[in-house]
Amino acid sequence: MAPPADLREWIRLLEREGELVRITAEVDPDLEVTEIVDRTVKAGGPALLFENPKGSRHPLLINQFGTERRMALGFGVERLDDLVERVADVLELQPPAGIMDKLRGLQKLKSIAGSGPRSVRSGPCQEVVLTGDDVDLGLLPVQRCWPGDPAPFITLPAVITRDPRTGIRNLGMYRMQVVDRRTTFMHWQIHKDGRADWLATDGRIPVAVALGLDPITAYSASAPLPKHIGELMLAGFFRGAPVELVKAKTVDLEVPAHAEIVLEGYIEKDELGIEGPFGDHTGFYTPPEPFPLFHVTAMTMRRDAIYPSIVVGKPPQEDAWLGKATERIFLPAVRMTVPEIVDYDLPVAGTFHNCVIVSIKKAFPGHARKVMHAIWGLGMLSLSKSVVVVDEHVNVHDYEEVFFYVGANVDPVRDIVLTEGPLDHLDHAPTRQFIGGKIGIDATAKGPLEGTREWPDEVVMSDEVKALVDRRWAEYGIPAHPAEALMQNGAAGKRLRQLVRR
Ligand SMILES: Cc1cc2nc3c(=O)[nH]c(=O)nc-3n(C[C@H](O)[C@H](O)[C@H](O)COP(=O)(O)O)c2cc1C
Ligand SMILES: [Mn+2]
Repeated sequence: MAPPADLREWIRLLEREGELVRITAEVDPDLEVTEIVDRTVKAGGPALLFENPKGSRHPLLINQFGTERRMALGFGVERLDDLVERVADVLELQPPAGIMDKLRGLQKLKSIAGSGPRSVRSGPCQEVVLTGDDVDLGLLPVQRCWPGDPAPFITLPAVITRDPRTGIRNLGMYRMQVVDRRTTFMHWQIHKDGRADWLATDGRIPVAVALGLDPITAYSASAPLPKHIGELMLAGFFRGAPVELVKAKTVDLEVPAHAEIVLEGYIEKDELGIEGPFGDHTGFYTPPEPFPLFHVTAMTMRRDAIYPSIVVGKPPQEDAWLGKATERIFLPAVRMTVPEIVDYDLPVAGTFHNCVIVSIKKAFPGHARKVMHAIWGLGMLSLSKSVVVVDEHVNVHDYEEVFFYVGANVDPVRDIVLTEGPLDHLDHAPTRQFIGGKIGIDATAKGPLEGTREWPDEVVMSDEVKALVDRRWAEYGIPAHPAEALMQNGAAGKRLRQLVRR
């Protein structure tokens, strides 16, 4: 199943799959949409297309990524776990052994070689072109998300810049507070590539913002790639087709030809204003802080352009699944540098930077500490505030199981690592912004070389007896398999479902 090529194909796919509801009632993008979406996301409900947002002619699409199924559907895969293999396949490419192996290898190389973006002469994103005084952000149904937000914020943009030194293109998802008809803020945080591009200019930097993309390209703007690796290449790889680009009308940049809406403009090196507060994905309002202003010189659109939006706030929200896609997609890259890592999980409730649970093939004393420090040195994972390390047999996605080992295997005096390092821009807990404490919890089984008494065996039934009971189950006359009965209810059921699936 090929992933959708643009937003309209994506909407048609969602509709065919029963994953989208059209809302014809007039709904206010000022707070009302948020409350509807919050309830829908938390109920695992469908994507919503508000066809009559108050004050705008443009429909508003939201909750397109709000479940694992939709996120997988957007990538054209069955489950997000399938993305791990897709990436591992090319990252771990080995010299081929036989002729068949060679052919498969060539196929894989082709899938990377053909993944860069392609320039085209024209695109639907420029069916309507507004420049100068005609530019009016007020035409769009931009949401004010939370009561404490001072203004509407564009929340699902792909912000395009080029590094002025190398020319390398960057896509980043940075929220944009609307200031007036032709101006917004640009909230690129301190660790982000778009900000680095801006800091490298000595005058003004051209910026383009694409809104309303196919799901993979939209996702790619949120992917934490190393600065020299283009997000559009990642998008092309997963799409199985290059992202097509057209020349922007008023700035020297190329923009996705099939976007619904494009904002073109520039940001001055030293023009800052006070952005925020904003009800953020941390579940708290981030306080006002200086950020640069984005001046819009052109607004180009498809006819009847659809405006995409997302609400962040107290988890779980729609962005949980963008984060989970990143967690899966980047696992092979994490394993390239730290091969003893079996799996990891960034709990949604930890808003991604607060906690990483990681399972390892432990091979030597102090190994868990080595892995903690590796994580604190790895890309955006370096911002993780806490790292929990468990042994390879522990299911990192099963938080009850992880809790069991944290409780059972940890001597707090011996197994806790306290250190300091960089923290997420939005973390309000540390005394100073950007830097503070970190905690590592070694919940692996310890050995005498780590200064412990003899470590006891875990309590498990023997395989023979399990097989025997499986064989004889019908004889016992117990109506249903107890696991199936329990699976009907609550937390215990959830845990059992996970155990049964494994
Ligand atoms: C819905 C959503 C909103 C985001 N908003 C911001 C933001 O306002 N500022 C920011 O710096 N990062 C934000 N991020 C995270 C960045 O998009 C992410 O770190 C990405 O890797 C940035 O691209 P870059 O690595 O090329 O800078 C957001 C992510 C998502 C999923
Ligand atoms: Mn980047």
